Amino acid sequence: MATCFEQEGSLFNFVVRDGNGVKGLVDSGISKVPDQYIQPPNERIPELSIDRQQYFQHVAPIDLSLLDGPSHDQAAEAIVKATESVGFFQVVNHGVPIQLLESLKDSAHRFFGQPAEKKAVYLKGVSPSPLVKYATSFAPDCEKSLEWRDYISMAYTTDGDALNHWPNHCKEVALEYVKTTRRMVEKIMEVLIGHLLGVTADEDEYQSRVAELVGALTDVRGVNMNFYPRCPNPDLTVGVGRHCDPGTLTVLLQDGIGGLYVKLEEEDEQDHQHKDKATAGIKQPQWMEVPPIPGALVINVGDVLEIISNGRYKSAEHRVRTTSIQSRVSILLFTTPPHTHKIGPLPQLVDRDGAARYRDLVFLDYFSNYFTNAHKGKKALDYAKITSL
Ligand SMILES: O=C(O)CCC(=O)C(=O)O
Repeated sequence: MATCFEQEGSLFNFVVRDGNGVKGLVDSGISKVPDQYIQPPNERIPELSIDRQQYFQHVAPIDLSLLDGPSHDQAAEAIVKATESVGFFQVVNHGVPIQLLESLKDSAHRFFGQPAEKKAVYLKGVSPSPLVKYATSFAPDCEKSLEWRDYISMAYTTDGDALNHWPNHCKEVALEYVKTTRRMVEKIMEVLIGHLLGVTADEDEYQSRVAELVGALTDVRGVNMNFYPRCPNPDLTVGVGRHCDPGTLTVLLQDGIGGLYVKLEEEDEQDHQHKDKATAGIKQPQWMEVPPIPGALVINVGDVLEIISNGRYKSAEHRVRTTSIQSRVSILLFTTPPHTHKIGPLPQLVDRDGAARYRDLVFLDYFSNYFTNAHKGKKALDYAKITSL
């Protein structure tokens, strides 16, 4: 029999405070989504049939192994172009074992398939480690409508800490994900930072300046596992609302269910100076589904890269639609600078552009501000934007 949530606050307590999550709600036998999950019409996500042709026309998957051979420059150009236009692209032949990707998805299902009391031990305030947090929705205390998603965050400090503190169901595979994505993230970042500084791999500066910046910008890493239970009303809900990631680069593994949407930016005068063909002709903001490609990883540009590139690189606004068919999992590797790191547009770019579009700030200030609000598209970047331009 379905659990009764008539009393004021009882659903919120059940889902958020007691750690039953959306999974517990679905398991309780609901046949339609409770009002707390119904999004205002402008936030709902119409189902788009995946238009692979449209997708590949904008961002064809990039074969990362080409960076190591004679086609390096073409692969690098494709990375830069995708980062400047959409801020989202998929990579194949990335060096992360496919078997590991399968194990990650399995372990996410195993973790979230446990009874609520096993997951609730990681709720904020009771978790035995500050490195691990289990939660639901993004900011339940300040959201008008809740997101249809449960997740677990695992911050990485050392291998030993991960093995000691991360949940048993996922610690080994999640740690392997942190390790095996390292070189891939570095390679992509070396291309992006090298392009910003105008240096190529054969110059001495590449080794020093680029490597130093790449190291600093991706120094802090963590893994999030998302679980989106099947939803009786995908037309009324969101899995994750419109947002950009606050950090540097995110590596996203999605399963075959689909539902990840990225926003293609409108053209504007200023953008036009920095980019070319990929979004030319797009006048209205449009959402495009990022099709699941077996074995591929999605690379998602975060706010830090937009800021340090003085707006050349696009932090991608994205969101997730729910599905009534089957539960979906995604596993994200986040990279950010250390909290104390100062971020701001690179001086060379400010000189070239004639003005800084973002102010210098300490990353922790940006990060803390990001987490004080509900998801709201690209609005978080306003905190860093210089508006008097
Ligand atoms: O599940 C996905 O595909 C994306 C998730 C996401 O954007 C997030 O967790 O921030």
